[in-house]
Formats: sequence, C-alpha cells, structure tokens
Amino acid sequence: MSTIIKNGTIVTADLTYKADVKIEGGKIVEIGQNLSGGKELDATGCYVMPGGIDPHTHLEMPFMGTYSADDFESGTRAGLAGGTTMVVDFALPSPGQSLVDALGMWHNKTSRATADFSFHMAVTWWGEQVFNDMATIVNEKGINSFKHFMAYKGALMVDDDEMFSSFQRVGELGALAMVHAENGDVVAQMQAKLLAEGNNGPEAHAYSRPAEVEGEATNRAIMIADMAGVPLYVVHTSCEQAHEAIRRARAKGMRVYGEPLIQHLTLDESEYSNPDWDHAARRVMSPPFRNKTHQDSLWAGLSSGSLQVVATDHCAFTSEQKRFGIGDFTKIPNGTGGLEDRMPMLWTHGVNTGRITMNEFVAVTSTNIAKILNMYPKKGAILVGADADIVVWDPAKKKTISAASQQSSIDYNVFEGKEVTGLPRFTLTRGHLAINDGKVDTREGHGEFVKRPPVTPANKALSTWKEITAPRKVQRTGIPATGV
Ligand code: DUC
Ligand code: ZN
Ligand code: ZN
Ligand code: ZN
Repeated sequence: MSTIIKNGTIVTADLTYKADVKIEGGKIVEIGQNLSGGKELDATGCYVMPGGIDPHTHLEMPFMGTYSADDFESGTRAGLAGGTTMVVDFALPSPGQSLVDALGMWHNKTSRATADFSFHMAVTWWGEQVFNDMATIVNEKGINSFKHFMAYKGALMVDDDEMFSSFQRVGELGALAMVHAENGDVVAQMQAKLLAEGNNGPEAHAYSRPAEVEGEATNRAIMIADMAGVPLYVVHTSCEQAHEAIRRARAKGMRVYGEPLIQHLTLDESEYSNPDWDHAARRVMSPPFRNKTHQDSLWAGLSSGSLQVVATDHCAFTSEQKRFGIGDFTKIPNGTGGLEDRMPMLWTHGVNTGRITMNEFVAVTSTNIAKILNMYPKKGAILVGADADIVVWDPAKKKTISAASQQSSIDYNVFEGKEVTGLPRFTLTRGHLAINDGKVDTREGHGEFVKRPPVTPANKALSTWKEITAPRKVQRTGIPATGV
C-alpha cells in the first residue's frame, strides 16, 4: 500500500519546490507532480521536510544516582510529536567495562522505541581493552562517533592523557571525536568553594560553571584533536568563548563542529534567580543557561554556518528526582527535556523571526547531522530511495507548550507557557503515520537501529595539512661525552 503526500511544498537543506511524494515499503519511491494511487495525506499550505534528527539524547540513562525518566518509548514518542524522527543516544561504559558490553546494555533498552535510533559510544576510561574494542565498535557495530566527557570528575570524566590516546585511535578508525567541553577540575573546585560558603541553591550550579570553563575546555579539545588529526564535534556549545574557538578552528581548515541546544538558544540565566526552588532546579543542566550575549552569538553561528546542528541533550528528570539536591546543588540531577519542543521552538524563534531560513532550519535540525554522522541520504533527505522519515510542517498551526499535554513522562516542561507557531501536521517514521494532526499513533518496537559506517579509512583533520610520517631522527656529527 502506498502513501502519497499531496499538494505540499518540499523544503530541503538547499531547495524549495512544489511536488508530491510517494512512499512504499517505508521509503520514498517517487517525487513528482500529480501523483496518485495510494492513501493520500493532504499537505496543502504545508512544508514537506526531512524528519528531524536529534543527535544528543540521554534516554533511560543511569546518572547522578538515578535514571533519566524518559525511556526509548516515551522519548521517541515525544520526538515524533514534535517532528523528530530519529535520535542518537550515548552508550556509557562504567569504569573497566568493555565498550561492546556497554553497547549491548544500551541496545537492550530500545525494544519499545517508536522511531529509529543510533548511538555514540562514550570513552569513560582508557586501557588496551578500550583501544581494541573501539575497532569492533566501528567495524562491526555500526558506530562511528566517540564521546569524551571533560567534566563530571570522579565519574564520567577522562583526563587529557586518556583523551589524546583516544582521539588518536578515533582518527585511525576514520571516526568522529566528540567532547562535552567543560573543565571538570575547575568546576569541582568551584562547587566545593560555593558549598563551603553556604551557596547551596540551584543558582550556584550556574556560578560553578561559567562560560570560561567551557571556553577553556573547547580550546583545549580543539588543540588536542588537531594534534591527533581527528575531526571534532563539540556537543552543547552554549557560549561565545566556545563558539569563538570553533570559528577560529574552522577558519584554519579544521573539521570542527558545534552543536547549540534549543534550551540555550531560547532560555537564559535569569531562570536560576526564580524564587521557586523547583523552578530553578528543573532548569539545572550542564552547561547552564547563559545571558543574551551568548544567545546572540549562538544564533549568529547558526545563520553564518559556524555552528551546524541544533540538538536537545534531552535528559529529563522528574521534580521528585530534582529534589535529591535540596541543600546541595551538586546533587541535583543535571538535565532538561526538549525532544518534543526543539523543532517548534526553533521554527518560532528562528524562522518566524527571520534569523534563519526554512532551508537552514532543515539543515540544522536534520541534514547537517545526517552528513556529519555518515547516514545521509538514508536520513536527512527528501530523495527517492531515502527512508520516509518525513514531517509535514504546518507553519500556521499554534499551541502553548504545557506539561499537561506533552508526551514526555516528566511532570513539568522548561518551556511551559511559551507560544509556538509552526508544528507538525503529520509525522511519518519510515512511512508509518505516527502523528496525524495531533493524534498520536506511535508503534512500540517500530524503531530500528541505524548503522553508521566510518567516514573514510583516514578521516584526517589538521589545521596545517601535512602527510603524517614518522618523526625523522637527526644524524649528529658528534655527541659530547657525559661528565666532562
Ligand atoms: N548535561 C546534562 O545536563 N545532562 C546530562 C549530561 C550532561 O552533560
Ligand atoms: Zn554533556
Ligand atoms: Zn548530553
Ligand atoms: Zn508502521
């Protein structure tokens, strides 16, 4: 049985044109005028776009003494309701655990996923086993990206020695290095100082992680990636200092990518001054929300192309979980939701305001990351042969965001009360109509793992192009005898 999306305007990362789209067997099989012969979906007045890809989620993640509250079922359902048809989550090995075992544990969480998914593999410790496992992960398990935490000291953090070793291995394997860039040593010291001084409320979370902490780590990661000759993806880029480092590296010819979150683009640090403890704690995430200067920098990066992807870092905790941190802000589980709201909020604050074009919207919500993670054009494209992961976007549809009507399982929404204009009329996941004018018909288990091969056998990214050869030992004419 085919499905035909009729009377819409196709919007891709580079083209806008009127055409119908025919879907069979979960794939796009024809694009053209006046198509017929199947179940019709009316896209009059709408834009037909590649479904969103959120490359940064933490579903059912063990973290800070608990588990993030949305799992692969509610998380992917929330995504579909907001036009996102794929998520990329993170498999996190515990210290000493093999990467292959950790990946197996994460696969076991996905049996009820309602949309397609993939994983980045985190490198949380270093040793010969990790070195060996990394090849298996890339060559047999379909994962081409490795995340490194420069913060969360004593838990997920790796030091520079481990990170440099890992980056070199990532480069050898033709994969992508990723970093959570915050200086974890400085954060730990500032947290201790703030607590000792009696600053134990959620606002102190932001004081302990100023923009400098992120700027320093971003610069350091870029320099280390340059020495290792590996491309680098900086997750949740939230400030001008980090953006500046990324801009500079790109101008020198390095493959460095930056990923602002919809939360950092649209919510600011004043949220932490709210007198309601719950209000502030619900917005505790790392990096924290920043001021308008940083937000303007991120928006400028999206329109100029120096930042390439908008994600969520969806890591939702209930109010009850957030309250683990009453009396000690360092125990508030870090994370906010956003999967359902990323695309409507970005459309409302980006496209409707004229900061980005519709085509740039598609680029930063879908196509760019599909290319960076090497799954284009299966994902991120409206092309014959691509997966029918499609959002039919109604630019006139409005709603007020509210926890009362959201798909996520938590009891609040950080965007509560925000009006959005621009929402999905239909969301299709590999041809299945999951969202039909607000009605949710997701299928548990419909989501499949998407394999992502290495980018090239040697994906080199150096600021000064040079062949990598063994260092040349200088032949000396004489060496002074010691002790003379
Ligand atoms: N930041 C968060 O806020 N939550 C999960 C992990 C992270 O880096
Ligand atoms: Zn992070
Ligand atoms: Zn994250
Ligand atoms: Zn189906």
